[in-house]
Amino acid sequence: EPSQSETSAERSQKLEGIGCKRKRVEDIRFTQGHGNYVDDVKLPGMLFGDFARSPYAHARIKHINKESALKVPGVLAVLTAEDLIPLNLHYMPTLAGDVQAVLAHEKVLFQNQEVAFIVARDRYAAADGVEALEVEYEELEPLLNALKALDDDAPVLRDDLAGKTEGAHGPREHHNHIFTWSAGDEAATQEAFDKADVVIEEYLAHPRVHPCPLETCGSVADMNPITGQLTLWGTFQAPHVVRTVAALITNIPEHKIRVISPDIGGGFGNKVGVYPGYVMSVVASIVLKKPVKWIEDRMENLSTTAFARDYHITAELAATKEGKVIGMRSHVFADHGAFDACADPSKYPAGMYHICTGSYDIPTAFCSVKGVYTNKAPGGVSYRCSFRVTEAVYTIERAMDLLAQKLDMDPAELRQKNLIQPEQFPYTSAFGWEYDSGDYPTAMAKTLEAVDYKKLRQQQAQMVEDFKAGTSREIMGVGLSFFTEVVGAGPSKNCDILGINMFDSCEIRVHPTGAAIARLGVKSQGQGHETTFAQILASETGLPADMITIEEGDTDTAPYGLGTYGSRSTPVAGAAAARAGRKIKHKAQLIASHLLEVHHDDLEWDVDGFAIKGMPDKRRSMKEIAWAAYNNLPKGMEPGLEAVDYYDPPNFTFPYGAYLCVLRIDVDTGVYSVDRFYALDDCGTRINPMIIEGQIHGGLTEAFAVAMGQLIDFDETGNILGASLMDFFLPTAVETPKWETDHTEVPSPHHPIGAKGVGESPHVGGVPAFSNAVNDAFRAFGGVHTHMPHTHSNIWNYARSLGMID
Ligand code: PCD
Repeated sequence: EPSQSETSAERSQKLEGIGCKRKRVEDIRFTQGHGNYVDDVKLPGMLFGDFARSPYAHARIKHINKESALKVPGVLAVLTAEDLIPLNLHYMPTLAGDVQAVLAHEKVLFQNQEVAFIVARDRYAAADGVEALEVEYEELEPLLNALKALDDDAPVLRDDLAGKTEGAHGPREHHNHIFTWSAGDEAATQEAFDKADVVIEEYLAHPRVHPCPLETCGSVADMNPITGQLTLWGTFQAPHVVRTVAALITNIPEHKIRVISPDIGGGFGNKVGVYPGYVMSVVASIVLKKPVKWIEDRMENLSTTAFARDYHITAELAATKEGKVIGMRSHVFADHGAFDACADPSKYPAGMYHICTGSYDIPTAFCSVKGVYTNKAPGGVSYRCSFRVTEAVYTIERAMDLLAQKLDMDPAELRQKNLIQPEQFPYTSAFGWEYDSGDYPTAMAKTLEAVDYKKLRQQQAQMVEDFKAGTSREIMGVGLSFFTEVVGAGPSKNCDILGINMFDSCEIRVHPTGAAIARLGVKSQGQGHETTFAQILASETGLPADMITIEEGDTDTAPYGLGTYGSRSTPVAGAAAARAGRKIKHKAQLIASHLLEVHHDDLEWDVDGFAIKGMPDKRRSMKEIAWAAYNNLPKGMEPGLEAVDYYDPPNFTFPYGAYLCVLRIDVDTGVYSVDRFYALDDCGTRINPMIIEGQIHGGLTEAFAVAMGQLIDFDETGNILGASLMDFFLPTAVETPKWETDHTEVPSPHHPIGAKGVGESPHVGGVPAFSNAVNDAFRAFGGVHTHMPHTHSNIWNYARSLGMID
């Protein structure tokens, strides 16, 4: 009888359950160099594959001479589209209902596109083979400007779609058109604009960027020719989906495919999709009857796998002269690159862009998005946001600042006037989303108070005066953003991927000694699931978190799930974990009633066991109950203690937050310094406050990167600029500002433990806070909008364009 004398509070603390700042258990191996990543997988006889890639953005392949590569010592095979055609594998389906070339056939459509796969005994020989391969190209005119993609004389990119007038999302109106998608009430919105006192309209570019995880993408395929079993290790955020897709395209039965995502060094959306490298490692393993590894280098990662954003946005707001917003409208040109490989739920080709009325009570709204092809890499992933939410929040948060400027009103005051009020929850937006819970005015008030907003504005005004008087060359910007995220894809009524509903799962098995293993359908890429899911289960089952192993990423053992992205793990798999824990508890109660010889209704739950109501000493701990589950059960009950739960949430969760950025700009150099960044987040019930803080720090750092420096750009012939870390901005500790975090805690009413997602929030809210700060600094000098990334040189050029520098 171990814990009889301890108080409930003492026992509760020992569980390290929900709310505990539990140290990350995975860090024991990560910090000692004992993580196990795809590149650590080394199998006997393993071969290496590497791609020969196109130097051109748009060209016809006239001839490929395999012989020169095959002569390189160690090279065993050179695979081209010709080899894939008989297998019907030269194209693969994308998550967005398009097809993507696995290896280019006849034409290449973006620089660094995969042209041939060279398999060799080691990486070096494969790389030499790539060098030696002779490919003859005929250059074609490239299309790089999405806004010109639908011109009559725009070059035809996708020969394979010739004559195809229907796409996956409706009719196609042009050879480079993918879809037009809209939401909201167009006529009612027009009416609002007609009767408005004030309207604003601005073109806001959200440039092409890349998630750039520290670990690049890769896979190891091992096709056993004797058993017909395929094992595939890979950097997969959604291993089960990969297994299903692999089964569908290869015709290998799904039970003969085992997909394993080992440790992953960051995902950020980059590892959601299926890439040619994964497919080719499988094909090569089948052909050569040996395991084959493929690992990207940094330049391949930045230039070919999964870009993000590239939205050309027009934002419009209609308001009364008092500053009440009465309508919002947005049109988008979406640059999808050469293939539509966006990773969104099937019904939403523009993801959740229609969350773009943001945190405000806007009665009417309309948005439309046109997706087009260009000669750039495919992708369109949700880089740290739930499917285009960063774009949506950028739209509304820049628009609110522009409206404040037009009304000559303070941006905080304008926001306060329009925030959704606590009593309006559950709140249905003009686009039909049902926001689950929130107290926005409190979050806003807390933020303004924490930073002494009034004083900041006085300071800013003083700096404007000094600048105008010629006594200073420094200006200051205060950037606010109030964001609402929509995470937890998702309710099956809204979301599926390739026809599979977006539920998630948890299976828990309690061993006789009260230790347990739980497996989930999601897959951590660094978020700390091994720590936090054990905390949920600890609170629910009364078993200490330390006694619960969390395992993810092996399709042979984990229950089916849709993977980790869009901050869905907590809202969906976290809910499944809580419910699986409750099922364990339910059986435990029946066992306890047998052990204590009372009716189960006479028992009450007390932290880590059941006690007879009113007799706290007459109790059985979960540990004791677990033991009994294997040797002393009520008559007729099946032995063992395990449960599984598949959870289809009734709704998304809507985390939110108020962010404020203060920065100073030296006008003559464009050099800025971030004086302060305050971030208040509300993610409902907080499972692990320390992990949440880490998530916020990481997400803000990525927001800083995107707003202030990241860019995947192209020159006029389609050469990618920004394909290495010499050019692509990945902030280090040197550049990264200091973050101040804060929170409120309004639980989600429909989530079993009230938790919402949080991982993406800081990115979503952070980008507009930075951009608003830069733009705000120029407001008093006639500035209206300057585009991201706000690099020193872009800021300097903007100051010059406003006549602030002679
Ligand atoms: N949490 C807590 N509480 C609450 C919530 C949450 O605690 N309330 C925690 C959890 O548990 C975990 C985290 O936090 O751990 C997170 O969560 P979430 O929000 O749910 O999310 P998830 O799903 O898990 O994840 C995802 C995310 C994303 S999406 C991203 S990008 C990013 C983030 O996550 N990524 C990453 N974060 C991170 N981190 C790291 N480290 N790494 C990575 O990679 Mo996407 O869509 O994919 O783009």
